[in-house]
Amino acid sequence: MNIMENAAIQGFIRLCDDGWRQGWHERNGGNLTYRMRQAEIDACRPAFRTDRDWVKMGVKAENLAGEFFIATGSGKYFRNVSLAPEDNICIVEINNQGDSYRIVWGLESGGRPTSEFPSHFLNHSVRKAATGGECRVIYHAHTPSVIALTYVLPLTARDFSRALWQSATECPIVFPEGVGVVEWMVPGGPDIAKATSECMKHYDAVVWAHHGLFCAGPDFDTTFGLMHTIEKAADVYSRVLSTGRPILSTISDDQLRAVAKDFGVRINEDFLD
Ligand code: 2HA
Ligand code: ZN
Repeated sequence: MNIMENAAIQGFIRLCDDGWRQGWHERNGGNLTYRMRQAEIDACRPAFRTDRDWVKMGVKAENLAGEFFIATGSGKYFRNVSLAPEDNICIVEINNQGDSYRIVWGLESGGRPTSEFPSHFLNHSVRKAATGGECRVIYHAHTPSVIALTYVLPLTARDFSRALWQSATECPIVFPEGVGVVEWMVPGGPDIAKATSECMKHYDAVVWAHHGLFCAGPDFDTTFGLMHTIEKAADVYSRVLSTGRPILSTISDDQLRAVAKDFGVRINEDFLD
């Protein structure tokens, strides 16, 4: 079996390409992880090697013990993933304590999983629990319009959720719970990982101030779609602001309620007046 033919690997590579083409992944910006299904692990196992060392993560999640993740590599470019997957992504196995990983496939020319692996890992833990095991994808991108809004909107979940919901009619249907916001923090470590995963208890998308966006979902389409929808709404809002003209009309709170009701989702009333 050629591991490249595996549907999970192919879906992972396709998302990397799609994100690159959106302009969200300058240089080594952004990262992606996918929690594999048992059948995918079994299909890929013949290509695994187990001679690489276990590495402590600085974070721990017992509900992820023994899981396998596909992950982008630290310092690797999304732009290169489809050209040479085996050098730019990897599969890691989590140990039985849920606090260390080892690379079992990929990063053939050396390297480690993404510098944001602690954030991905804790987000997976929280979203796996919050969704009864449905969530499999965590995706971080440097979405320019979302980043731009973090300079002009108050850094609260309420302000961001309302601004985004009002900027595209599909938004309350796509993310009815709203989005979380984490104030500026040094990326890459356990502190920002813990702050993000706290938000992920309530939301499947979390804004990182002056940095980007994290999205979670059950599959690549849904997760990429969430990232795309939020960034597009942020782009609309940025364009509105950049006209410098007063806002004469927007989607009202009752209209947000009406669209949520019609599409059978429960909008987060905490953010409505
Ligand atoms: O992978 O995006 O947040 C580079 C980053 C760090
Ligand atoms: Zn980043």
